[in-house]
Formats: sequence, C-alpha cells, structure tokens
Amino acid sequence: MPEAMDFYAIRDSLSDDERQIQDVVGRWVDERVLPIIADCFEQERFPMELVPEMAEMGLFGPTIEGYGCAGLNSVMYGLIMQELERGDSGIRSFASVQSSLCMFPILTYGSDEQKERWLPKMAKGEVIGCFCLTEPDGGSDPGQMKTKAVRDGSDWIINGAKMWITNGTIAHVAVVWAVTDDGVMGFLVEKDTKGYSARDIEHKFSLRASHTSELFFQDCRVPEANRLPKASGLRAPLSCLTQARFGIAWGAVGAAQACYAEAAEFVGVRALFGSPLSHKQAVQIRLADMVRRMTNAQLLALQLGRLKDAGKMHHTQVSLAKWNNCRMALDIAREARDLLGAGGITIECCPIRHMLNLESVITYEGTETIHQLVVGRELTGHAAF
Ligand code: TGC
Ligand code: FAD
Repeated sequence: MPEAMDFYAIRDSLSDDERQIQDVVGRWVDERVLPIIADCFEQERFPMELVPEMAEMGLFGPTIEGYGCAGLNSVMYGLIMQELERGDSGIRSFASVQSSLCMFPILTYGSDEQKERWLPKMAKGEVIGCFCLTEPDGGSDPGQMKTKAVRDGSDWIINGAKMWITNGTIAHVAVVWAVTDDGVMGFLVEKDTKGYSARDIEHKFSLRASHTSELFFQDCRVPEANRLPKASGLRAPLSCLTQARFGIAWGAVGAAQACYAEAAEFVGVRALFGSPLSHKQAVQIRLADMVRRMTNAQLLALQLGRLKDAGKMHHTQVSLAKWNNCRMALDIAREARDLLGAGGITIECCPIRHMLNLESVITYEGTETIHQLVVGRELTGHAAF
C-alpha cells in the first residue's frame, strides 16, 4: 500500500547499500539532530558538537575515493543530504559546503600536495572549509566579481570582500575565487593569513543554525602553492555549484517530508466541526497535493542521481531540479504551517523553521529566477540574464 513519504515505492529501486546509508543517517538525525535543533535555531547556534559524529559516519566528501573518504555513489550522497535536511537545512548546508564546495574543488582542481594536505583532515572534520564566490554587489552574476588577485613574485596578493559565506567564521581554509589578469582563479586562503578577516552576519531569520559570514581580504599574501592549479575561468566555481545544487535538490525533499509528517499527524487528531480535520474534503485535497508534489520531486532527484552516476548529467538538469524541488519544499512548508493553525507559528512545530530556512535555500546556489533562465537559455539558445 503506498505511504505518503514514498508514494511510488522509490526505496524499492534503491540498492541495499543505498537503503542502509539512508537508514543510518536517518536514525542519526532522529536521535542527534531533532532533539536539539529547535533550540539551536532559536539561539542562532550551529551544533559544532555534531561535526565529529558526521565525520565518523563518512558524511564529508562521501563520494570521493581515497583520502579517508567513503567512495559512495551520487544517489547515496543525495540520500544523505535528504536525511540531513529533514533535520535542518543548516546541517545539510554544513555538509554541502564541506563536501561539494570545498573538498570537490580541491579534488578536481588542486595539486597532489593540496589534496594530500587538506582532504584527509577535511574528511575527519578537523579542517572546516568555506566557499567564497558571492560579493556584496550581487551574487547572481559572479562574472562581475571585484575581488582581485595580483601576482607578486612567487606569491599572490588578494584584495576584496565576500558576502553571505556559509561557515566563514568557523572555517580553517577558504576557497576564494578572484579575478586575475588571466581570468578567474581559485585560491586556498588559510585562516591565519595576515589581512584575512571574517565576521558573522547577525539577525538572520533564516538558517539560524548555521554561520553566515562576511569575509575581507586586505593585501592578503598567498603563495602560488595555494592556488588551485587546474582551475581556470568561471567554469571552475560554477562546476562546484553543480555538485552542491545536486545535493540541495535532494535535501529539499527531506525538509518537505518533515513538514508534511507534522501536519498530517496534526490533522489526524485535531477534531473540529464534529470530526478530525483529516476527514474534511478540503484538507484531504491539500494533503494529496502535497504528496503529489513531494513524489514528483523525489522521482526527479532519483533520476538526476542515476544520470549523475552514469556520467550523463547536464548542469541544466540540475538547475531544473534545484528550482523545482526548492519551490516544492517551500510551498509545502507554508501549507503545513497553515494546517497547524496558530500553533504552527511557534518553534515547537518544525514547518515554520523549515519555511524560514527554505527562503535561503531557494535563494542561494542560484535563485529561482536564475535557474529558470538557465533552463530558458538551454531551450532557446538565448541568454536572458
Ligand atoms: P556562462 O557563460 O553561463 O558560464 C561560464 C562557463 O561556465 C560553464 N558553466 C557551468 N559549468 C558547470 N556547471 C554549471 N552549473 C555551469 N554553468 C555554466 C559554461 O559552460 C561556461 O564554460 P566555458 O568553457 O564556455 O567558459 O556564465 P555567465 O556569466 O553567463 O553566468 C551564468 C549564470 C547566471 C548561470 C551563473 O553566473 C550562475 O550560476 N549564477 C548564480 C550564482 C550562484 O549560484 N552563486 C552561488 C554561490 S555559492 C552558494 O550560494 C553557497 S550556499 C551553500 C550552502 O550553504 O549550502
Ligand atoms: P542578487 O543577485 O542581487 O539578486 C536579487 C534579485 O534579483 C533576486 O530575486 C534574483 O533572482 C533577481 N535577479 C538577478 N539577476 C536577474 C536577472 N538577470 N533577471 C531577473 N531577475 C534577476 N555565497 C557563496 O559564495 N558562498 C556561500 O557559502 C554562500 N552561502 C549563503 C548562505 C546563505 C544563508 C545565503 C542567504 C546566501 C549564501 N550565499 C553564498 C550567497 C548566495 O549564493 C546569493 O545570495 C545568491 O546567489 C543571490 O545573490 P544576491 O543575494 O546578491 O542577490
């Protein structure tokens, strides 16, 4: 019999290993994340104490072969992100940034020395990374970045500022994208580098269980050995975004599931006008529509994962999935919040927390409009940015 969280029996098409990974991470989220996350959100605190446990489970750089990483497939990576975001987008963000935006560029564009130096420690969660592309003057068009790196003998001097950077203040190493006389290049800027500073952006109403920071680079001297030698042009940072957006397409499903579950339980017991709300036609239509949209999103994510594992995924397919699944999750969070009535506005219920988080998730890694325009360009051949 179909059940709401897996109406099309997607789990049956997963391998035993894929199911096992989902179960292990899912149990951990139930036991370790859900009991504390509302407090973390309220107190604007990222639960650092969970990082060693996440590392122990192999959640950092999980698709990487070697360097102490688990060498999982992309569907497993997606399932991990789904379970983490069922807990909170901030927990998934931490894992996304570490894995897709920091370990991926070091693996793909780094030298052998950089890989040996950073990846094993990042897999263990001993070194935390952040990814610095967005600038104060506008994130959607990274091609207009102003942060500049100028060659000076065997070093580079970096000047500029980055904005809205996840993990900025807690990172030991920043993957910084800067424009040079030869186009965009990537640099590994270490925390103690003179002229490098970071401060948290406060008073956020979204992703409160996550650090979001501003970074400043004032005459930062970085050795050539810290430049990612294989990264050349905007294509390099955009390729990292493809990895992270893939994870978000899966993660959004988890956030939606958490919201649906809470609302469905509530309407089953809340009795008004002589019967539980779940007996009312209008409520059933809303639940059915939520499950329709969640199921579509799950199928999209799984097919995307299978394409990625087959080496056939195109980044415009990732844009469509990121757009669709974030929109789906945000709409479901709002619906769930409404079905919970007044109680739904308190932190006791998860939909409002997910809803507020998803306002960031639909904005970062490319806004909804940017992904619509990416797909539009693919369909017509004309860029309308
Ligand atoms: P465009 O001409 O389209 O592309 C330049 C070169 O890059 C290639 N390319 C991609 N490659 C891989 N993956 C992608 N997604 C790619 N998109 C483009 C492209 O083929 C081209 O290659 P080549 O060899 O011809 O040079 O560049 P454009 O300047 O026209 O920009 C296009 C646009 C608007 C889609 C792009 O700028 C964009 O994606 N903007 C959105 C920026 C964004 O998403 N920023 C995210 C910052 S990181 C973040 O938010 C982290 S949150 C993490 C968390 O907490 O979870
Ligand atoms: P803008 O680019 O100024 O866009 C403003 C509005 O204009 C949006 O609605 C957009 O859709 C619209 N718009 C833009 N261009 C067009 C167009 N051509 N046509 C029509 N409409 C358009 N960045 C990082 O580099 N690293 C991180 O770790 C990171 N973490 C983040 C964490 C959080 C919590 C948040 C909120 C953001 C984070 N970001 C990060 C930044 C994020 O990627 C940017 O916020 C995002 O790319 C949008 O940029 P912007 O906020 O400057 O908005």
